[in-house]
Amino acid sequence: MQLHCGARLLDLGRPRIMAVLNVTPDSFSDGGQFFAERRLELSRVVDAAAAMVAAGADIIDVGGESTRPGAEPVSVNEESARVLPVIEALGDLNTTISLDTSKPEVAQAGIRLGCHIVNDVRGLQDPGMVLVAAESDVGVCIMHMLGSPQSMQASPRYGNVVTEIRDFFQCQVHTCMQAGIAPERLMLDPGFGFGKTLEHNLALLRELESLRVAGLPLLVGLSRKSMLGALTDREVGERRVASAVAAALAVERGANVVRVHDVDATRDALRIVLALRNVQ
Ligand code: HH2
Repeated sequence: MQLHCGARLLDLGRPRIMAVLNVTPDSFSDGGQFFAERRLELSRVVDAAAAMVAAGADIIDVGGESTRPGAEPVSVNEESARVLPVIEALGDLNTTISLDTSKPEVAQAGIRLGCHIVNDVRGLQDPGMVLVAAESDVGVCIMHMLGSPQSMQASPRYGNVVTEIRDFFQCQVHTCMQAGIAPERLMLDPGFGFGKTLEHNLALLRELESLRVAGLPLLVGLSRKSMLGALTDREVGERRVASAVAAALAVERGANVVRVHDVDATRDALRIVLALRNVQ
């Protein structure tokens, strides 16, 4: 299995680590770390990305808008000012760069500056995003979210969470293919915590493999999320072990890419999974 992402080809014969690099003042677990007196310090962002690659990250996922429950939306200009200099600066790292955005304008500018993947937490529901993706050759992550970050955790309800998300993937994959986006460029993500209760999240993880539409790669992001807090009774900063265990379990259940904050712990966890599979 491979993901075609612009100039790069990501071999998914082994699970890959997507490292979270949030350049936001307000992300739920790592917000504000690169800001001094409200200014983004680009050299610190680049150093952090280089450290993630050295620790075993295969993809760096740059985000400029928090999507935590209740987060305030940011404008195109504000998000662009946060992420575009970072995308440009990471070009020298020689790694796969992903841009976590739902805004077509931001995605388009990021693609021009060399990002390889567009990671859309709204799953290309904006037709503008489909157009931007179709006009490019980057990889695309289609994530499922119920509602919007402002309201998604109010009282999420599904008839059957697994079949509803599978239906969503089927519909979005069809839309992409109609628009001329090759399936080799697509990844699917159930969107843990995005309009889901703990029970929904557990059902999705249990039945992860049944969410695989058209044989596409699956991305899972559980790192530090409140689901892990609920299960372990730990605060955000104390969820490193739970996050590494969750990543390993997701890979055991079929995840091809795990989106994480703690790269080194995840790499250790995945090494054990790979050893059991007889992969070095
Ligand atoms: N989760 C977050 C953001 N983007 N993208 C994908 N594909 N899958 C996810 O599960 C996912 C995502 C939320 O986590 P984080 O970026 O750490 O927080 P915030 O949204 O507050 O910046």
